[in-house]
Amino acid sequence: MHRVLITDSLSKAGLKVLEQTPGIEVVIRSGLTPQQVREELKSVDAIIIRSGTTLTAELLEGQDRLKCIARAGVGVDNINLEAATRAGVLVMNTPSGNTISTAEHTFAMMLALSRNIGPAHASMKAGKWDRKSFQGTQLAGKTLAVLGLGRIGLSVAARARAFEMNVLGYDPLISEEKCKELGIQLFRDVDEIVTRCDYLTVHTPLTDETRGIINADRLAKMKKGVRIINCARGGIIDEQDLATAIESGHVAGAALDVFVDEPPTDRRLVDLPKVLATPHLGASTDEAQEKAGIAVAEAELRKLQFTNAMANIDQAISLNNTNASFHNTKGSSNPKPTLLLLLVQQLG
Ligand code: 9EZ
Repeated sequence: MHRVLITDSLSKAGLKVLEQTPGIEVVIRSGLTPQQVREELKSVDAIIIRSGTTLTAELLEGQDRLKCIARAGVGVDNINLEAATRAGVLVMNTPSGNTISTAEHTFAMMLALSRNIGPAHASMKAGKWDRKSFQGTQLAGKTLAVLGLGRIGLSVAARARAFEMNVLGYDPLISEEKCKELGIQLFRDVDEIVTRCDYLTVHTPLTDETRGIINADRLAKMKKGVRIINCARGGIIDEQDLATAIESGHVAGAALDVFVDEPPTDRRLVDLPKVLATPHLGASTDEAQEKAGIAVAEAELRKLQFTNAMANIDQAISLNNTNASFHNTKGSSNPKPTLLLLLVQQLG
């Protein structure tokens, strides 16, 4: 029996996938302290988490039974990957399930920022009828720069094209041809793309390379009146530098769904009237949560199958009893790489 621990909420559909699989025992525990997570981990083969559980080196150390960690959703920032690797634990995430939800939230934020929906709504709810204070700007005809052209960045770019925006893009990995196909003008220099846009949206992971990629230096190069959106990861845009650029009037406004600290302890940005803020809602849709749950349950099952198969291979090799149909035809003395390859092909 494989025991699978779930410490954050998983969609009903995802739970069903796990519960309907023979040989899987689901252990649901929420609100655990790190010590309790460490204890629970000792008696499970796999754990499924979202962003609410942090798996530190301390928690992962000496977990002999644990084989897999699955993160429902994109970021693996809350998992110590080096410690997991040291402990021989596979880590998997489900990067595609929230693409459209995050792209749509980015668009909701871009539109709301442009039309002052936040302040106008607050004004009406306060009993006023103020039609003078909230004049906005159109998106059509404006230039949007998309920094990071992965699934979400490309999805935002496609929507921007439908809104008749000129779309510029930067990504170290994307091809010229792909951009051409999608109507994105590709730039190979961050310092150049930032000078050309009326709107900038970031869709990169948070890495040493992207932390503060939008800083005081680059903000100063941007057109006066630029609007900035971050629905990706807190810290891609330097928070203090952004606040300064908004206060000076150089940046017309920012829409932020993500923060360096969540919830933000430093309220400087959130408190600015020109900042529209939401509490990391990019993937908070019925559809994205359901997809993340199913995807992670399926990923977990594939990994457990994989681990099982690897154990069988190890056993077959140690017993010198390898299945002949799996034998390495190139005559290697170690059949494991070939078997692994077959296995990986089977697992897709
Ligand atoms: C970096 C990136 C995108 C980027 C995209 C991916 C690891 N990585 N880094 C700088 N997948 C835009 C600017």
